[in-house]
Amino acid sequence: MPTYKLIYFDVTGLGEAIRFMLNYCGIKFEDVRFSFDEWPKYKSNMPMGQVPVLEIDGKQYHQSRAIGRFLAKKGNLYGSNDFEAMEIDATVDSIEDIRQAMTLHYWEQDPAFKAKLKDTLFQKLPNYLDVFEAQVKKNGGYFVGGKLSWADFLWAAYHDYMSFMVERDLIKNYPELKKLVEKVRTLPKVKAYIEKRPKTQF
Ligand SMILES: N[C@@H](CCC(=O)N[C@@H](CS)C(=O)NCC(=O)O)C(=O)O
Repeated sequence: MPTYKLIYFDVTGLGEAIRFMLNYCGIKFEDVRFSFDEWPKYKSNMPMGQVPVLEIDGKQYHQSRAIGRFLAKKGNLYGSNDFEAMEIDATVDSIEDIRQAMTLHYWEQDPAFKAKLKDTLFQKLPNYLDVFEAQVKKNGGYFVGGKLSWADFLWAAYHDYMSFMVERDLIKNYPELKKLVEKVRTLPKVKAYIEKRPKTQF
């Protein structure tokens, strides 16, 4: 049995969909978490000086989407054919686009630039949410192919983190997206993980 270790901050962020999928796949892993203050002592040992990093039998793998895709294949969460896989990738990339706009705005220190980033973010956001809502409605309550995929996991795992960054419930007026979050979060192994996971800032 390979040994798995996930290395990430003690927050949900880019690590949480990976944690969801590891639990869903029934893969035992060491959930290594550290505070922002502790980060400097880890950084130089990470492949690109960033996390999340998944170690498998001591070898380090990085980039959250590469790790997500690897686990999606293991958990049958990557569609039934190459076309569905491409749609899943596209959805994941769109979710990432909007997540990155939120992150840029959230961490920006310069007030004038922060205000600009905020304008851009809140101009883009409704369109993304409208498109996602329609996509889930059209696909029977899932992002792609009428069944669970990595994109659904990413969306559900990001929900609290994104809502924290925009300081409101992101999907208050988006019933399909809301149901999808619940659907993933109540999968038995994901639910069990959520109940015992550490309480974090976001
Ligand atoms: N494209 C990378 C981005 C990774 C990334 O931005 N990680 C952040 C945390 S969410 C990080 O390690 N920040 C600390 C640093 O860059 O020093 C991925 O998807 O894994």
